[in-house]
Formats: sequence, C-alpha cells, structure tokens
Amino acid sequence: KGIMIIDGIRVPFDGEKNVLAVVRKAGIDIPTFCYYSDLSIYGACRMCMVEDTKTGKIEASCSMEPRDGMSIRTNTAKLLKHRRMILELLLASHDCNCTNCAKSGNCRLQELAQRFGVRHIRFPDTRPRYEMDYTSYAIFRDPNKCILCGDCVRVCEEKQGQGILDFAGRGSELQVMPAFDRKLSETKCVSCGQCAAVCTTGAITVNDQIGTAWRAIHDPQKRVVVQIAPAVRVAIGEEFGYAPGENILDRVVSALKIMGVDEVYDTNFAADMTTISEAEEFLQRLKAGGPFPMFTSCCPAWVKYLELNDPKYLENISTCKSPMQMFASVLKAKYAEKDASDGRTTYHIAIMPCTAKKMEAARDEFFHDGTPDVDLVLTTRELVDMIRETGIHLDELELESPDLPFGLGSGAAVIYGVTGGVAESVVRHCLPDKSKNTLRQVRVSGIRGDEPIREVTYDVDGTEIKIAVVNGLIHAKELIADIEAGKRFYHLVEVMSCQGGCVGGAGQPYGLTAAKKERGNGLYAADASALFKRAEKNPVVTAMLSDFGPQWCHDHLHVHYGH
Ligand code: HC0
Ligand code: SF4
Repeated sequence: KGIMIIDGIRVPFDGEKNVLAVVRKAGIDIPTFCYYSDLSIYGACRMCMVEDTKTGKIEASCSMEPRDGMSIRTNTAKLLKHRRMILELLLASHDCNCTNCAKSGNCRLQELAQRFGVRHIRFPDTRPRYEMDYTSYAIFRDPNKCILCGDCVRVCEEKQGQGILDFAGRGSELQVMPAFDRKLSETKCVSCGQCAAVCTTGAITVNDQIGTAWRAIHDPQKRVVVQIAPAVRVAIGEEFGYAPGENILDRVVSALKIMGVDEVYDTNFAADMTTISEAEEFLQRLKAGGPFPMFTSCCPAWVKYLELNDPKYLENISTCKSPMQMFASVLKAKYAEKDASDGRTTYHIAIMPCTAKKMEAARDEFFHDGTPDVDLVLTTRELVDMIRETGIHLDELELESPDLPFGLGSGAAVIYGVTGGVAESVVRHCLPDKSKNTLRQVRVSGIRGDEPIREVTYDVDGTEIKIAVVNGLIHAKELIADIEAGKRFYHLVEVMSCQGGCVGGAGQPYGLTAAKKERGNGLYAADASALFKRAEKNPVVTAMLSDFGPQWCHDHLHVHYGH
C-alpha cells in the first residue's frame, strides 16, 4: 500500500502485485508479450520496461514490486528506442506473412509493430525454417511465427497441468516445442487449445476448417444441419460490437440461414437429454453404492486427460455421451429416412466454443459406417470469420429462432456452458422438491462462482450428496490426488477443462482474460428467462425419449470410453 509517481502523477496502489499493474491502473497501456495477470511472471519480453526517474535505470515493470514513493516514467526516449529495438529483432526472426496469417488483426506483434511505427528492420533475415505441425485435430503449430514469449508453455503447465510444450535449445536455436520435438499427435496433448488462445502471434492457431464448411454448404447433395452450443451465443457478439454476455443466438441463426445452411438447431435440446440420462445414471449409482465419484463426461479434453493419464477412472466417467454427440446420434437416426427418400445426405456441423470438440468428433466411438456422427466442428471464431466473409451485418438481420423440433431447450441446458452448469442441471433433476424455491436455493448454494474448485452438499431423499465443480484441468489433477489420499470424497464431480467452463473455451473470441464472467452471466440470464427451467419439462425431449425406448437410448446415447 502506498503512492507511486508515474509520469509525474501520484498513483495510489493497494495490493497490486507489480508496477505493471499499477501503471495499467493509471490508464497507461504498457505493452507486453509475455504478461498475463493470470499466469506466472516470466519477464522475458522486456517490452514493459519503465525508467526510474532518480537513477535513470530501466527495468521490466512486470517483475518490480511497487514501493511507496517510487517514481518512474513509462515513455522516455530511452524506453521508446528500447521497445522499437525489441520489435525489430523479433520481426527479423519472424515469418511476417501477415496478409494471409490466421492471426492477422489479432496478433500482438503486428499490433505493437504498428503502434511503435516500426517500418524498417535493420537486421538481416537469418531465420531458420522450421517444420509446421498439422497433426492435431484441434490446433496448428507454425514455429516460424513463434516469438518465444512462453505464454503457451505457462498456460499448458499452470492452468491445465499438462506441460506438453516447453523451451528447448539455446541461443538462436531456442524454440518452443513438445518434448523431443514430437508432433502434437504423438504427445499427451488433450486438445484444449488454451495454448492457441494465449498465443500472441500466429504460432499456435485453431485448426481452420472453414473451407470444408463452405464446400458442404455449397454442395446441393448435402443437407447441412447445424447445432449451436450454449456458450457460443453469449460470446460471438463480442466480435461484432455487442457486449460480452449478450445473447445473439437469433441473429446467428438468421445469418446461418442466409449463408445457405438448411436447418439450424440448438445443442440445448440434447443437453436436456444429457441431464435426464446423467441424472438417471447418478440415481442408479446412488442405489448401487457407486462407483463414486461419478465424473461428468461432456468435456472431451477432460475425458482425453483421464484416458491418457489415469485410465482407471474411466469407469467413473458417466456413460452419457456429451450433448454434442447425443445430438448427432439423434439427428442421424431421425434423418436416415429423410436422406433415403430425397437422396440428399445430412451433413452435420456443430458450432462449439471448444477446440477439443474437433478431437471428440473424430473419435472412433463416434464413427458409424465410416462416417462421423458430427461431420464437422467449427469454433465460434471460425463462424465469426465466415460471417465476416459474407459481409452480413448482424445488427440488420431479422431475428430467427432455431428450428423445431431440435431447437427447444430448457434453462437447465443453456447453463451447461458455464462452470457448474452441468452439475446444477443434474441437481435440479434429482432434487425431489420441484418448487421455485428449490431452484433458488440451488442457485445460491455455492455451485455457481469462479473459484477453481467448489463444493456443495444437498439432501436427496435423506442421503447427503456431495458434489464438486472443477474448472481448469490442473485443479482436476489436484482433486484426484486428494480423493486418492482420502482427503476428499464426492458423489458427483463436474470437470470442465477451461477456466469458467465452455464460455472460456479456446474456440471463443481471443484471450485468457476474456470476459468469461460476463459470458457466464449471459447464460444465467438466458436460464432466468427460459420458458421452462428443468430438462424433464422439455416436451420434445421427453416424447422422443419415450418414442426411442430404453434399448435405443442405451445403445445410442451412451458410450464407454477405453473399451
Ligand atoms: Fe460445452 Fe456442452 S456445454 S461441452 O462447454 O455438456 O463445447 O457451450 O456444447 O457437448 O451442451 C462446449 C458449451 C457444449 C456439449 C453442451 C456439454
Ligand atoms: Fe497444452 Fe492444451 Fe495446448 Fe495441448 S492444446 S499443448 S494440452 S494447452
């Protein structure tokens, strides 16, 4: 606590962990490549240097503790020269094909080079040429664009606990890569995509499948049917000038129709099926006495994590398919007849906030007769790019709600996209008292929030049910360690790999510090205004489940991983 003098202005500080945070609080956007307030401090890029007015020394503000009476300047001639020099050096060793780079317009290097007016690079181009890695379903790595800020290394280790990427080599040979320069597909990468979400340049980007989507849409033989995930609707607007959290689903539906998509549905429909199936499975496990905890199964990066690192827990994973995959199973079953009668093939595109969903859709379990149930997964950002390509102005569109029958979902479904939402939906279904008051009690029970691990307890028919909600894979690791050590016990554990749940997915508009909270609140608002709040109140879902019958549901809505 104290007062600093920044560029001659007195700025109080209280608890900020470094000078950089105080400078930003003072309204000066000090440039950085390697600083995220959420990650550990690396201090490598040196862009955030400030000058001590007394000594004239320059130092990285991310690694300086604020002190009372400290006086600094943020934009002296020395600092500007220093920053330009760093940028020139980075550009000299960077593949600067900006015009056709996926990150153009969202690249920090490009932004800062423009901001600091770097027009000439005085250094020769001595870049080595590195091989690109196209092997992951989720992400694409181009080491020629890496500026060694290490953000990907730290997010993978510190948030996801995976440690897939690391620095290797020395001096001019220094690189970021998986151990032994393996391809991503040969590592234990879980496809969460968080490395791409924080990458400051185009070195790690989301696997772009826009071309495939257009080809399908323009193919008259294909009936293109889309499902849109819960978290997409409250984030996509950020790219078109809407506030984070604003639900613009009806505009997106309208845009997709203009683009040539035949039918547009809502993943929420299938999330209601998941809630009912998962709650039934949970109640059965309660009767049978386990296995506990039952882990939720909808996050594909989480399932992959267990499969690769802790397969003994696969029997704890709910056997319910994720809503995306349930949707696809129902759709393909229902449309087989339609396809046979009109000679077209149903081509199913899922629009997801998530990169791991690309990997999930490609799993063997979800292929039938050589075709995937979900033909293509597009991330929110890919859809943004497609809408931009068409020139459609979202704010001028007539609103259109998703089609029926698969366009109807409950409030319990839309909150799947925020951490705690799946558990809350299952709890709503399991609690015997169906009054409004119960809904309110659950809402304020601690199941919502942004702590990485939250614990709640409910009474279900006299049994005390212990539930944990986890977001961020590293915390799932911690939780499992505690369960094994006998320190914790739960009946049900919801795990979402990304911070904040799907709203913070790596397929969403960029940034680790993205507006996850607002997006989550947008989903809670959608729940509050939903026609019905419980999965079992969805008339289309209940009718279909009884039509299909238990055997069909068992065969098509459930999956056993690792068998
Ligand atoms: Fe999610 Fe889902 S909630 S994983 O975060 O369960 O991606 O939004 O679509 O499948 O519904 C993502 C989001 C989904 C699925 C749903 C679940
Ligand atoms: Fe690590 Fe996730 Fe990136 Fe894979 S996708 S390298 S697990 S951050």
